[in-house]
Amino acid sequence: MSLVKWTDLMRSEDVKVFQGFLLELIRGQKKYLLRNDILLALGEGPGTGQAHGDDTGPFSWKAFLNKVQEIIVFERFVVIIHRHQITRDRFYKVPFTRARLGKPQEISVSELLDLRDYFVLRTNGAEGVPLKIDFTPFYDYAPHMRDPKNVGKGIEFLNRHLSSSIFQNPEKWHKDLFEFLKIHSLGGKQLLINGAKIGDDTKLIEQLDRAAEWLSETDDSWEATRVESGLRALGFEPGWGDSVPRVLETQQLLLNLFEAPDSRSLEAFISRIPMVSKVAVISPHGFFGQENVLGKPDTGGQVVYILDQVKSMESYLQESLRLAGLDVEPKIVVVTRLIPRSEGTLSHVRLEKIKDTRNCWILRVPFRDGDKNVVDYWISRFWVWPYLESFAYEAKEELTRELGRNPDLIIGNYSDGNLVASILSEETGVIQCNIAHALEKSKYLFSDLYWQDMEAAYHFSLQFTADLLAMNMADFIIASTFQEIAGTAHVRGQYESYLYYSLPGFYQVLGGVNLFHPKFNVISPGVDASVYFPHTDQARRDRERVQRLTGLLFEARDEEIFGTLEDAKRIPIFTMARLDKVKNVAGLVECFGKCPEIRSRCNLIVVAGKVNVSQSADPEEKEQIERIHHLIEEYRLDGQIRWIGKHLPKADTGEIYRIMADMKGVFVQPALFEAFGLTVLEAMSCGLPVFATQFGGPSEIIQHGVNGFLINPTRYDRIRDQLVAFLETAGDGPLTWNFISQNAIARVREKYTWQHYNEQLMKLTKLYGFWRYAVTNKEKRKMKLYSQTLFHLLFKQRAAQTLGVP
Ligand code: UDP
Ligand code: LCN
Repeated sequence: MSLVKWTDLMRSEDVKVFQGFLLELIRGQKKYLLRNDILLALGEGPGTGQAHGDDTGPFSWKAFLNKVQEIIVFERFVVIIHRHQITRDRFYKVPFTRARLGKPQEISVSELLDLRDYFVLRTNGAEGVPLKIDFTPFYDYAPHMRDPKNVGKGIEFLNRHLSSSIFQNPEKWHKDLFEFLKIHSLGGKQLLINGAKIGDDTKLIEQLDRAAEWLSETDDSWEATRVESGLRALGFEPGWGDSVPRVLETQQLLLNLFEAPDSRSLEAFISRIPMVSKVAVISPHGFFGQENVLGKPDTGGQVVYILDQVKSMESYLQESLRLAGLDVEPKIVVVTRLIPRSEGTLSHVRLEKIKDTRNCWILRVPFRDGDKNVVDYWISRFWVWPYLESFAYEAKEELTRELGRNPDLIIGNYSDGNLVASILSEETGVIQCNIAHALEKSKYLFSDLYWQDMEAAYHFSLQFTADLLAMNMADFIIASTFQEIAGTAHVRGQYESYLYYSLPGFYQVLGGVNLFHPKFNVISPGVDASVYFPHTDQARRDRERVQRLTGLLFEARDEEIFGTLEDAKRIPIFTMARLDKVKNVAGLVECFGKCPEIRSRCNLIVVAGKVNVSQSADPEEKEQIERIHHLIEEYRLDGQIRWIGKHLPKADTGEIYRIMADMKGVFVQPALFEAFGLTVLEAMSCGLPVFATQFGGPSEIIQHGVNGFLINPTRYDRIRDQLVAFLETAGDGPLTWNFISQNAIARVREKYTWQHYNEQLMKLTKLYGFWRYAVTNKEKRKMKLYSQTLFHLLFKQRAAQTLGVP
C-alpha cells in the first residue's frame, strides 16, 4: 500500500470538485458503482464514451473519472478502480469521514480482491485465506509486447522477435532451425531434409548451395518430380515445391535465413513448410449441423463460422500442399456432440460429410453419464461441464480412427471446446489454437462477483475456470476483434476481464493471463460470399426463392409465424437472432412499440427462436418469447409486426437480407452485448444498411456514419432519432440509403474474407510450431502442469456435482 497525492491523479484546481462528486456518490444508495452508474451520476447517458464540457483537459477530474471502471463504497473508505490505460488498472483506497476524504493509497491486486470478497461475503478473512491463482510467473519465458496498441498482433511480433534472435545468436538458432527441419515429417513421411545424409547446419548450407547451382541450370518448366532423385542424392526430401523454380525459391529463402535473417524471409520460409494436412476442430455444445439448426438455443454464429472456416481451410491446404509438391489430400474433422434425440436435425448421425468439400467431416461423439450410458437429449451450454473430460477421451479415440493418426492442429471453439482441445493437446502433444467466439463473463453483469447467485442456472464457476485454464494452455488464440482481447478506451475487453477477478468463496485470480503475450492474434472471420451477395446482383438471385420468401415474410400464416401486416409495403425494420436475453430482440420490439414516428412508416420483421412458448425447452428462450408477446400486447403491435419462429436454411437467410434491401429496409442488431456479430457482416454484404449495438464487436466492424450506424440498445429515443434521420435523408449524398449500402458491401469485401483468415491461421500454426519446438516447450510445461493441477483440484469435482441434470 503506498500513499498517492490527489495532484498525481488530476490537476490541483480540480481536486475539490472531484472530492465533492465522490462524497455525493458515497452518500448515495448504490454501494457498488460500475462505469455506467458513474456516468449517469455525472449526468450523462449510459455508454457515452466521452466526458463533455470545459473541464475535460488531460488531467481534469472528468478525464480521470472517465477512466474509472468501478467505485466500491465501504463503511469508512472507498475503492476506485482506475483503468489508466487500455488493459492496465490501478487501484486506490480512499478513507473518508462524513465530510472529508483522506489521502488515496494505491493498493495491490491482492488487496483489491480481498476487499471485493469482503464486500460480497462480509467475512473479513474469518474463513481463512482464499485460494489465490497467479499465472504471471509462467509467462516469464516469453517475449512481451509493451504497447497496448500492438496487442493482438502476435504473429508480427513473434516474427520480428524470432528473426532478430536468429540474427543475434546465429549459432544456437541455426542448430535449432536445422534440427526442426531434420525431424519434420507429415503423417509419418519425412520431408525436406534427410538427417542421415545432412548431419548438421553447416552441411545443410553447403548442400543448399550445391542444389542451387544445379537447379539454376535446370529447365524452368520442369515439375519437381523430375529433380526428385537428384535432390535426394543431395540429402533433400520432398516438400520444397512443385516446380523447379519453386524448389529453388524455397531453398533460397532458407539460405537467406541462415545468412541474413529478417522477419520477411522467416515468415516467407516458415509459411512454405508443409506442416498441416489433418485438422481437428472441436465444438461440443448445441446442435452442430448443416440443416435445421441455426437459431436454436446455443446454435448460432459459431456453427456458421466453423463450416465456412473449414471449407476455405480445405481449399487453402489443398493449394499449399500442391505448391509444396506433395500429393496429400487434407482432411478436416469437426468433432461435436452426438445427440440421439436430434429434433429434426442430423445430430444423431455419427459421421456427416460437409457439403462442398472433398474430405471434411462432422464427427459426433456422445456425452456419457456417470454409468457410461449415452445422454440422449440436448443439454444447454451452461450444463455441459461434467461430460467434457470423458468426451475428450472418446473424441481422441474416434479422431484417431477417422484420421489414422493424430491431427497436425487442434482448434478449440468456445469455453467447452477450448477445454476439450486443451485435454486433447496435452494427450497428443499437438499444437492448440483457441477461439472463444464469446466469453460469457462479459455478457452477464457481476457474473464473477455474484457467481453464487447465478450458479444454479449458469455454473459460471466452472465456465470461468475452464476459460482460464484453456486460455493459458493454448499455444495461440484467435480473436475476431481487437476489443475482444483488450477492449476500447473505456470498456474492458473480454479477455481483459480475466486479468484479475475473484469468485468470492471459491478462489481469487491475481494474474489470469498475459494479454501482451504473442499468443493473442486478431483474425476476423469472413462471410460466405456465395450466399451473402449484394441485392443488386440480380443475375445470381433465384426468382422462385425470392417469391417463396417474400410470401413467408409478409403474408404466410402458420403456427410458426405470428402477426398479420396492415400494410406489407412499409419499410421493413428487420432483425434476426437467437432468442438469448443478451440479444435483446425484446428490447427492439419495445423500442418499436414506443416510437410512433417509426411505427407510422415501418413494419418490424423478426426472425428469431419460436413464437410459441410450448415449443421451447430453453428457460432463457421461453422467458424471451413470453416477454415479446407481452410487449406486442402492451403496445398493440399486431398489424405492424411479423415474427417468424422458424429455422431457415442458410441460403434463405441470404435472400431475406436482399429482399429487405430491395424494399430499402434496414437491419437492426440490438444486442446488449455482441462478441462479434456475423449477422452484421451478412446484412452488410447484401447491401442492407445496419444499425448495430455499440457494445462489442460491431463497433469494430462498422465505421459509424460511413458504412452503417452504431446504436445504444437501451436508448430508444436515440435509436428513434437515428432511424428517422436516416429514413428521411434523400438524394445521392452521404448518409443516404444507397451510400451506406454500397459502403457496407465494400467494407466486408475489403476486410472480412476467409481467404485472408486462412492465410493468417496457417502462418500462425507454422510459426508457433517452430517457436514451440525451438524455445517454449520446456518452459510451457510448467504452466501446463499448474493448469492441470487446477483442473483436477478445482474443476473436476465441482463439475461432477452437476452431472445428470439437464
Ligand atoms: N441465424 C439464422 N437463423 C436464426 C438466427 C440466426 O440462420 O433464426 C444465423 C445468422 O444468419 C448468423 C448466425 O445464425 O449466421 C448468428 O451469428 P451471430 O454471430 O450473429 O450470433 P450468435 O448466434 O453466434 O451469437
Ligand atoms: C458467438 C457470438 O456470440 C457472436 O458474436 C459471434 O459472431 C459468433 O460466435 C461467431 O464467432
